[in-house]
Amino acid sequence: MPYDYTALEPHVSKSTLEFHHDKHHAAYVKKFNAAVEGTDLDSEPLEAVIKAIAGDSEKAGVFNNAAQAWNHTFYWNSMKPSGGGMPTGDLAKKIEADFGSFEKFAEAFKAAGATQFGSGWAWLVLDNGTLKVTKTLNADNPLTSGQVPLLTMDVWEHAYYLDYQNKRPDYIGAFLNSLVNWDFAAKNLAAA
Ligand code: MN3
Repeated sequence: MPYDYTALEPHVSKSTLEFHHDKHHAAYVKKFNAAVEGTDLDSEPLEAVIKAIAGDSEKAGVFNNAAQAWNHTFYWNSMKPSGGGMPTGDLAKKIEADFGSFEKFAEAFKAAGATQFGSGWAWLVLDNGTLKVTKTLNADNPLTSGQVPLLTMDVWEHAYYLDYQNKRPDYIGAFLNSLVNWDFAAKNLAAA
């Protein structure tokens, strides 16, 4: 993680980050490394592995751990201490152009997170030059459909249950108001 375990308090607790990073994320990384050790996939970049094995039913287990390893690193970077608020510069202009307003983007992002049934992720992506909000189930991510991820929010229960219990919308509100790292999203847009 690019910050300390207490850095996102009070919105995401030290306890949540300890379990989420040291148990959940670490387990995905460990299982992925064990699965590819000694195979052709071992020397490939993680993003290339994810794209190469997506949809291969014989490699579903490897895919899940690869994608979850990548998704979590992307998620840690999608937040920062004293984050939240409004984007600026080119990203702000593009959000206004493609969603109509920042408020409409926020509505769509909140809805994607709140309506992802079960475990998954909400995303801001660039899809053929247009910004879109999407959601994915379990380990799936936008890399496999040719979209460029700019930002993600984990909505698996382990991301918020210790702090918010069943109140997923409260976690989503805190993510947008106090945690989201717009600099990271702007950097991803500029590199796309
Ligand atoms: Mn998670």
